[in-house]
Amino acid sequence: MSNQKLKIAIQKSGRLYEDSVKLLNECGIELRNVKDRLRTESDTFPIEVFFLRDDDIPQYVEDQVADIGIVGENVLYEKNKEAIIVEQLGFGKCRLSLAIPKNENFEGPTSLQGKKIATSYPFLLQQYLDKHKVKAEIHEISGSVEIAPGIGLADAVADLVSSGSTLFMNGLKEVETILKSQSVLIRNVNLSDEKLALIEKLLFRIRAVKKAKRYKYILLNAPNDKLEKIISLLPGMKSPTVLPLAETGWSSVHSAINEDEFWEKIEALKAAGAEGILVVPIEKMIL
Ligand code: PRT
Ligand code: ZN
Repeated sequence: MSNQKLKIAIQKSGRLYEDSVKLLNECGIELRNVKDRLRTESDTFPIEVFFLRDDDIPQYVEDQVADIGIVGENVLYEKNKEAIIVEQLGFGKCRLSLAIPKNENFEGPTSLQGKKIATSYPFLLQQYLDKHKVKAEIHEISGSVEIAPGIGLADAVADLVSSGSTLFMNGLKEVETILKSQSVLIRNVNLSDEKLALIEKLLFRIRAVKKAKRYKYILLNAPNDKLEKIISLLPGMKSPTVLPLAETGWSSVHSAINEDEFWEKIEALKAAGAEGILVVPIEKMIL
């Protein structure tokens, strides 16, 4: 056995930092004192963590300074570096959108012909303009893109949006989505079998954590004469667990339910005669 470590690049500070560290922790990877460090290791997994600006992560992974990284798809595609997406991580969700002053008209991409567009995403914007055969002037700025139209610097912007309130507060309206994005785990294209095996190990844990988040563990009491109906409402991993209660004629039923159908299920269970319903979060789920 060699003792190679998997090198992972994550954001040093910013919107992805906390979720990235939390994900590693939930996978059983505790990091040694992370504050103000550029690099750290873990005592619980063969991993070495580099803290970087998100913009630099695709390059680090392409060059295999890091084997893997956590970065937004928006940054990955903008930087246009070579890397393989291993898994979508479900956080850092946003979209790269075109926005224009709220009183202006938009009749599709051709409305941008000859206009000046401010963005921090020149590559993705140019790709979008080319695809729609529109010629526009791209004005690259690195921050506060949304103020550009208000100060006469541009006619439109292409910027990241999540709630939309930044655009709204700057008198802009979203007119087109160029890219939908979330954080992804990426890897270098050329890794040793040993590194790939470590990634598989990490991925197994990430999937168990992600799956658990979508499910809740539910416990309830049911009168035995209504058990059949109640059980039919609960899928469970194989089938629900049914245990007799001390009180005769009653059983305790345990199962896992998906959050998408959570409230409907609870209502249906109550209507079917379930009592003392208890819902608890699941930490990990391995099927
Ligand atoms: O220092 P470093 O370069 O690492 O960080 P950064 O300042 O470049 O990035 P950071 O931390 O702001 O964002 C990191 C990543 O988070 C982005 O690359 C996206 O993948 C993701 N993300 C998710 C977002 C947003 N949501 C988001 N809303 N990144 C930025 N925003 C900004 C947006 O630019 C705009 O200014 O939030 C504002 C809009 O938000 P709403 O809610 O008002 O629409
Ligand atoms: Zn950045």
